[in-house]
Amino acid sequence: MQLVNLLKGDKNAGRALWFMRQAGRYLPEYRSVRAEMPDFISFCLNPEKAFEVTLQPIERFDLDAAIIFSDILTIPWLLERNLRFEAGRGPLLDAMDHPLDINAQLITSLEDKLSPVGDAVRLTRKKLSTDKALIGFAGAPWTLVTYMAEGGSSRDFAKAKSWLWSARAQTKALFSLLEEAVIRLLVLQARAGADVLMLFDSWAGAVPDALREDFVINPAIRIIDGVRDQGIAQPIICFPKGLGEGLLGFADQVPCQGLGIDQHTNLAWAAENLPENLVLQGNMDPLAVAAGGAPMRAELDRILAAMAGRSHIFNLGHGFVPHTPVENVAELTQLVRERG
Ligand code: 1CP
Repeated sequence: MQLVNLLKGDKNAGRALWFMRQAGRYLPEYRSVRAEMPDFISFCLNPEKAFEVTLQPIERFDLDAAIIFSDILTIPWLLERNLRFEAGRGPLLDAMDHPLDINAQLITSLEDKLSPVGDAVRLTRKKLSTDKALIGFAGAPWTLVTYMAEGGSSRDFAKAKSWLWSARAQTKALFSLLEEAVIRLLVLQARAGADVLMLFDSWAGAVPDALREDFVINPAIRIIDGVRDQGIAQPIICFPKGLGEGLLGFADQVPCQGLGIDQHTNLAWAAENLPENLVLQGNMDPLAVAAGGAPMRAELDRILAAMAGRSHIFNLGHGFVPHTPVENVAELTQLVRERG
């Protein structure tokens, strides 16, 4: 299993390849399954359907890893934040009035209510070829808080950020609760057969530098420690998106095996400055794949040059956009394979 070997430090494992949001709306076969489902959350919690779409990009592109079809917002759903998806609007939730506006008891039913995620992992692991890794994942507390505070996606994260300054003690209590939920969700997926775990902190870059330790770095450390305390040994990839030079402090302190690099970070700088034993993942601009042709090939040249001589998981800097032509993904996959 190439991705696992790479993350365990095998320098001869070669480059691994998978894509964030590889199962998603750019694939016609995904859209046709999605169209049958009443709503997005029942789709995520339907093990047979989740399994089916998880395998779609593997069947089409023969990638090295599948990522279980689910969503980071299953935790706010468990916390009864009234999660729903309206066409063209992204996720909507009931906005929280304050950081403790939540029923902490609901976490106790995580293994029961989110058991379909474990079932999907088991089904997928059984069908996926043994040389391919299955990735389980969760969202990091800060990214979850942005959606829960604001009631959906946000441009400036104004409310969540205001809590970091003005309601710090309560916000830390909310973080502890979410850390526990994230640990339990990751452990559930690892025990069901996930080979690698990934922690998405998509909006980490919005946390002010002075607060990064408290709200990005320390939560990631506690989550990894918590997962390890449960006897889980699978490699962990962190993706604290948007940290820029803050990646140095993150990599220095967080005991992860892989680190996702977004497309706004200079990959040659990352390769030169981040610890040698950390496997870097990334960082093609998803819009360059949507553009295709010469711009996509130039992006590929840039990435391969930056990563020469270093362990690398080829990936995007963020997920595919829905209008990405499938033939561009096929071409990119072939080029990455040809060029090692
Ligand atoms: O209608 C649809 O089909 C909805 C599109 C969609 C998909 C395909 C959503 C809604 N979630 C997913 C699946 C998903 N989400 C996966 C598994 C599939 C794969 O990667 O192949 C994963 C890993 C996620 C993780 C996720 N969800 C993140 C972290 C990664 C990232 O993109 O930053 C985040 C922030 C979410 C929230 C979310 N769920 C869905 C959307 C459109 C969003 C983002 C909204 C926003 O930009 O604020």
